[in-house]
Amino acid sequence: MKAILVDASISSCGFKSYNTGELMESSWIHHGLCSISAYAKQAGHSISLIDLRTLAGYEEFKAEIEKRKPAAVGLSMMSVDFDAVTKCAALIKQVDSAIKVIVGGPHPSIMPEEVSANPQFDHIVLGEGEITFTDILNSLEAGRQIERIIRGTPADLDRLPFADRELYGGHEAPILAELPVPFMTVIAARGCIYNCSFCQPAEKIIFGKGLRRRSVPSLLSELETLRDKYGLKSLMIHDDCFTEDVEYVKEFCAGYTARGFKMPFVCQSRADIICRNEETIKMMRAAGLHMFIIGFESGNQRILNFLRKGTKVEHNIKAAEICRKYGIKVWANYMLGIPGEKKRETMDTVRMIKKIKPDHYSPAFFTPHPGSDLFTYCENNGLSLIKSHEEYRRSPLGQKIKGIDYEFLKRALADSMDPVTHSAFFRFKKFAVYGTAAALKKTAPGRKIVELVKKAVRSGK
Ligand code: B12
Repeated sequence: MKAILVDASISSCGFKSYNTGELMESSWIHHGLCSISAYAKQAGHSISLIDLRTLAGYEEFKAEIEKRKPAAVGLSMMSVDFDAVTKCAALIKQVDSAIKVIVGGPHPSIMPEEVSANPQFDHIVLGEGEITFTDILNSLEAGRQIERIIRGTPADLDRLPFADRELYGGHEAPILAELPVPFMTVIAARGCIYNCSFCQPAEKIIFGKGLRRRSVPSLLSELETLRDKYGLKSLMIHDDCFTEDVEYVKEFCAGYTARGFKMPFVCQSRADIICRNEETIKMMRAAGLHMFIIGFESGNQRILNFLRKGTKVEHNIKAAEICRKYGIKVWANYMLGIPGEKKRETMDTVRMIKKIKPDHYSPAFFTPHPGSDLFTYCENNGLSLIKSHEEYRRSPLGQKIKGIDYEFLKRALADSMDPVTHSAFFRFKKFAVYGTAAALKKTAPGRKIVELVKKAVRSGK
């Protein structure tokens, strides 16, 4: 059957943003869609992609549907994508109401009532989609009846075909300008064992309790394929926490080296894990670890406890020291303006970040994400200031919840960074991903930005 998958992730970068180099995310692949595509193609279906980031606008989307005449369209939806996906569904039905519209992803899994209220969504898949999307296509082809809301069947990750990167043409922009290209992102697991209140239970709802990992040989075989096919030179492992099981990490490092890989890689970890496993961290560095993305979140213990992060402020400081000791770069995720956070508690975070001196800053004003316990807390207490789904994004901009002095937060944010980095961050928001002024200076456009910003800072503008 002829089906189209839709990547609707334009909420941050907009139309015509694909691979413009302005925002790294604007060229990253959607692993959920790539996995669904690989599985459906293996079953004989004809799958293509419409990536809204490559289009000029919705008219072009409609024209593509008219041109390609699919029997079914599968759209992926995080909470931020709700409006874009709704608009696409309406356009598909305008072209031909017989085309089946199938939605899946985090938001339908978390908020099935809201999603199913729209009659233009013919089928709503909750949870994992590879097996179930293919089943739907098979049933449509055979003329069998299908339920409207379907719980997805989780797959054995090692038996799934590798992500179908051809869907996107195989290109992804590196998370850091200094990483060699081709750079690619991979996924090694689904779910998360931690229970942070700003995230969970979303992932338990999507993937079930606990964590399901691919075997190390499966992951390494995919890397070999990427090396052979695309000449892979650096990578990022996208998992929420790649280092959760140190035995797995050790096996990965040993296998990575044994298969001749030396290329730099980036992954996410936690401060407590880094502190408890210095020897493993050293081993990761030797294998090629270039940078850890760490959710430090807060420099105040009461807030860390409220977030159910399960870490201590001391872990945050020590983890950064360990990274520095081994030459591992630090990308710091941190949040300001958490519900109930006092100004002095915000300043604890500022002081912590100044002490950590990350290589890359990734601050956010706390945002209540649907599917998290803190979202429910904000709803129950009438705290949310969010007016549209597109605002469910993590950013250090705008007003997210009541009871927070955002002018103070802006000053605190500025205080957490050096002035040139901060200025660059806000003047060139899209380049913010490249982090500090020092990092910016490694690329030609970055050097220009730093010069401009320095001039502006000097003239007090
Ligand atoms: C990597 C990642 C990213 C990457 C890549 C995103 C992408 N396009 O996949 C980047 C950095 C770009 C990103 C950005 C954001 N992310 Co993000 N991200 C993740 C992360 C860590 C892994 C995603 C992944 O690849 N999982 C593995 C694949 C296989 O799963 P999947 O994509 O969910 O797809 C499966 C099912 O959901 C389902 N499915 C998905 N789509 C469809 C479509 C159909 C038709 C069907 C049938 C099924 C189906 O089947 C798939 C295969 O089984 C998840 C957490 C997690 N562990 O999943 C958060 C997560 C998805 N992100 C989240 C958020 C909040 C964001 C941001 C809003 C953060 C921000 N900056 O503000 C942005 C929004 C981006 C946008 N859409 O505009 C939330 C979403 C919560 C929500 N309520 O929507 C998650 C769940 C993390 C969390 N718990 O808070 N993210």
